[in-house]
Amino acid sequence: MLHFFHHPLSPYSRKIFFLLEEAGHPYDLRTVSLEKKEQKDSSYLVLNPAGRVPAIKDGDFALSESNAILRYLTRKYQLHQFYPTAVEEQAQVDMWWDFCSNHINRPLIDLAWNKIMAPRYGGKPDAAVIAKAEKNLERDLPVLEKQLQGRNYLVTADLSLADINLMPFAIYAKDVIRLDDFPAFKAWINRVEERQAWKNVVSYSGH
Ligand SMILES: N[C@@H](CCC(=O)N[C@@H](CS)C(=O)NCC(=O)O)C(=O)O
Repeated sequence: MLHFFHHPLSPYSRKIFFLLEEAGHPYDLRTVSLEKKEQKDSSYLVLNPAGRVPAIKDGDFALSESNAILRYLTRKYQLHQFYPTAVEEQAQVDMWWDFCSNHINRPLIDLAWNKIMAPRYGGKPDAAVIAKAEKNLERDLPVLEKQLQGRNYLVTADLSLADINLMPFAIYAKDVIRLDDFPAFKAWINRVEERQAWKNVVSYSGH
């Protein structure tokens, strides 16, 4: 049995959650309370030496880092529809996966943290971080928008790991940018939101 250690509001955990729900792969869900700092318990550090969620334990095999887990699951359980085996096609998935991780996900979470979560949880928004994130998105969102024009999904005809990597961060865009300026990105978010697997992820956390 695959044990999946997560926190419901962690976007990195949600990537794994989304893939497992899409694949219909059976798993045992274990919530790690970040509020109680359970991610730093010695029993958990065996699974993830960095003391973060997510992590998995598949039989005797433990693995952390969300991207490594996504690749492991698709290879181990032959979920090739999400990560094509043809070298060039897989490289395209890798390219958009890396582009979004480096240039879209990071600034979106920085904006979400500073514009929404910090005020909500009594933290202090950092104006410099907000300015840098907005500048970076101004430069890189048009690149994503262009890629999504005329496509349903980022690379392949259906959902791939490139989309799965983006979605848990993309949902913040609704609250932190003017999404109407990016109609293809907005349509992609709406399309992914309609997938039952994503609805399952969201209904679990209630957000
Ligand atoms: N690079 C890691 C990032 C994981 C990460 O940052 N997880 C956060 C939750 S979203 C966490 O566990 N934070 C708790 C901590 O750092 O103590 C991955 O891709 O899995």
